[in-house]
Amino acid sequence: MTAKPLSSSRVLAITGAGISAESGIPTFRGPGGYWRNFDPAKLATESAFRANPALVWEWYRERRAGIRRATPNPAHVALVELASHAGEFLLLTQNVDDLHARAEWNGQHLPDAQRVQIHGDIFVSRCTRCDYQRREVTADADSAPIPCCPECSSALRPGVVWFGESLPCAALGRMDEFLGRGPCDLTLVIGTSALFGYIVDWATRGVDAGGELIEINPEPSPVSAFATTRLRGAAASLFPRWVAERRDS
Ligand code: BV8
Ligand code: ZN
Repeated sequence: MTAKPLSSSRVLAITGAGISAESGIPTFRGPGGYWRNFDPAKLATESAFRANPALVWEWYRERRAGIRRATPNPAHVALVELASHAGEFLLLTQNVDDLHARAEWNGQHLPDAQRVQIHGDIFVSRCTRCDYQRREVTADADSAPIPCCPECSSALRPGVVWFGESLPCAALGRMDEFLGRGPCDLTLVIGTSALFGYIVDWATRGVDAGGELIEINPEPSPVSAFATTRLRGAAASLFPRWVAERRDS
């Protein structure tokens, strides 16, 4: 099957923790995913925060520090290049890090309008009671064990979606709008265990309408069975090569 030219393709990219692995950010389920023997899926919950907010903040502050030290890897950069060649492009990332936002190719970044963070942004701190929130990309404004809201003095929490919480309406709306405008000619699923039903659903919409589905992951996932191409290996080496070949085809 000859691939449709990128310049006239609708492209959806879905990424997970695996695309940031080669930037040194531990994945959730791989080695290093656990933190002090805590299971992230148990710590990234509202109940864990209620039970021990200081411990949860310690975890998020350590992750923020790790992400500030990390740099985007060639897979993040290749995605910016791909977006520049695509007719239409949207990135849906499950990652709460800012490596997709910081990735630069040819002096370009992915514009916010082409990036959806479905599980939130680890650098956002938001109030547990009022609608106060702030972004703290360079350093945490407040080093108290539990930072408090300057408006109403309630505890602040990380601006991420915890297990058991519903997905942000605005992000869902952006996904519905993009997918509602027609099928994707090319869907890329990079570095995710695809455990969430909505991820599999969004990943397979395009292939159901005859589009390509490319999975890049050393391991199989629930998306593998629907993939038209499976690249079994690390994203930072395989994906830039794939983009270069597709760009020149
Ligand atoms: C929802 C932010 C309904 C936080 C994250 C009550 C309690 C517990 C669960 C539930 C509950 N109520 C409902 C649930 C269901 C739950 C669920 O589905 N659980 C699953 C596990 C069964 N879901 C939810 O709670 C979600 N909410 O469904 O609301 C709804 C649905 C639709 C519309 C409206 C409402 C909310 C879940 C959000 C949780 N928050 N993150 C934080 O980060 O601290 S999820 C978190 O884990 C990450 O964001 C990420 O998304 C996820 C891990 O997934 P991956 O990114 O795939 O990472 P993982 O480590 O699993 O895999 C890495 C992959 O990379 C592997 O495949 C590996 O092979 C590969 N890899 C490794 N190295 C490389 C590589 N690939 C390429 N190159 C490499 N070098
Ligand atoms: Zn407040």
